[in-house]
Amino acid sequence: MAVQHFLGLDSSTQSLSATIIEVEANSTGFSSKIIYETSINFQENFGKYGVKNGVLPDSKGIGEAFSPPQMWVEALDLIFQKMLDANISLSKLKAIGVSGQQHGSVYLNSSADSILANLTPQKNLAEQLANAYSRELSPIWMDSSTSEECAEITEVLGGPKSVCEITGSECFERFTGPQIRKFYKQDSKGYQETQHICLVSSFVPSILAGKIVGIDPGDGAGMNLMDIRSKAWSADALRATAPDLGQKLFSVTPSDAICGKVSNYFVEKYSVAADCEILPGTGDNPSSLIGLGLVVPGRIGISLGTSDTLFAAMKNPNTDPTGASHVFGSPAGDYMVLACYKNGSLARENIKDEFGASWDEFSKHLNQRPAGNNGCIILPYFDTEIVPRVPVSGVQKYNLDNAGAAEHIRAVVEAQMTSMALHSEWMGEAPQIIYVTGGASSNKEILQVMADVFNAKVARQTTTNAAGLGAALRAHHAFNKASAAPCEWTDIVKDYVPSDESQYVSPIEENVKALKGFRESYRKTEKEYLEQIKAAV
Ligand code: XUL
Repeated sequence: MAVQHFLGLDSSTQSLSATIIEVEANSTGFSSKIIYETSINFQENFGKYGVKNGVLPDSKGIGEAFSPPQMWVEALDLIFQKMLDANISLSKLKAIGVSGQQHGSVYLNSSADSILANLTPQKNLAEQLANAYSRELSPIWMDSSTSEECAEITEVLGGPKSVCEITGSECFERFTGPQIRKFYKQDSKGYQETQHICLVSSFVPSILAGKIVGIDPGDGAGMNLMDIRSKAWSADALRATAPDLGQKLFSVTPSDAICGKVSNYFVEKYSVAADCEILPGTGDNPSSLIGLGLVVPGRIGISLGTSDTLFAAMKNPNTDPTGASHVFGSPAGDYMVLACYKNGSLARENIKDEFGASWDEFSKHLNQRPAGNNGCIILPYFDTEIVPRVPVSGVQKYNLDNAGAAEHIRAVVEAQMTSMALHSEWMGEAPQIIYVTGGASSNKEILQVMADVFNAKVARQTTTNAAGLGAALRAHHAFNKASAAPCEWTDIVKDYVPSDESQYVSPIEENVKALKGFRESYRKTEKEYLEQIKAAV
């Protein structure tokens, strides 16, 4: 095997990024490394569209969020031009993978197929695609204007639990099904004229391939339209959403399928290798799952950021009985879980500031208290919470009268970690290793609490653009699978996961024991409080 290059493109809300990895044969198989990364910010480059952070202002003030698909198209030309200008040779590219912001949709009319098939390098992409749309703007994941449509779909499908059972998530305003239903209700002519509905993650590869490329089970699961078990469109969900919808959606396509070679447009204009393969795109979260190396069940990723986010690979299509987490297809096969905890850094910072502590002192305080905090508990709802669903903010304290900084700080961190562990029990899989990212992942004392609560090893993951890297790694995997040399997922990601075991934070047995008991007290306290607020509403 000579040196091979794979490109990952990440079309996110604010920017389009490119990540190129180089794979080189060696005595033990191959080594893989990132050789180039670049990014194009939409607001900085495309002022003419009037977007702020990639999104148009909500002119009606009703929670709508749109972006112009033509801006994404222009960015695609620009990023290839940028690579050309930087003398990045694209002639070694074997395959291109795409990651896209989840849920956003693009509506194409009956001329789209022929426009895509006849792209000419004499004109730019935006000029050629200008007449391909049946809807000028794309609703994106920040849109919260479809509560009515969510309620309508949910009713037809037999209630929230049933929607979650079928599609992996309850109906959410930002999910594509409710967005499509709103379009159908508000502009039935535009809906009728729509030949293809793409997601951002399938629109970009469709341009690259010069033909419509299917939606993968990773992003398909973010639509409230896909049967999470069969990974095919659910006839009931399609019917509940809009008429003839099945005809406007290409079949769900396996994430590692090869959809065809790159369009001649990119070969002639940007010297991309003519045999470069295009695979289906996936959502940025499923793509990040791969970029973080979470390719086999038992590997969990936790990002400690503004919100804390838990990503996990899961073998079976179990669904969250409370409907608060999402289940998507994993591009590595099987499934993934995405759960967002709003009270992340916000809660840690609040308690730190309440006691005027520095981050160093925060760590010292954490260490001063025993695991389980002698029964001191905080329910850390500094803000409303997504998992579990807490619709009103309000921090609850138990056994903390007259307590000081150490008790409070330990209580918040134990609550955060315990809540994540508790609310992922339904997955039915014990984590073996947790890869942790985000600002607070540099705090070893927080990682020790995490290791003790989950009874798993914790390793710091330093990947910065996990979604873009995930797209490039998917390209490598799909290319190998299609050639004579299929490769294990664990090998594909091996050079991007923390490998120095001496740096792992390991669980301490006596802490694990104490925190098992603490988990039960926390479960009971949380349950009672959730019942209390439910009764009050
Ligand atoms: C996930 C979601 C966001 C977007 C961001 O459900 O809405 O994370 O994917 O791009």
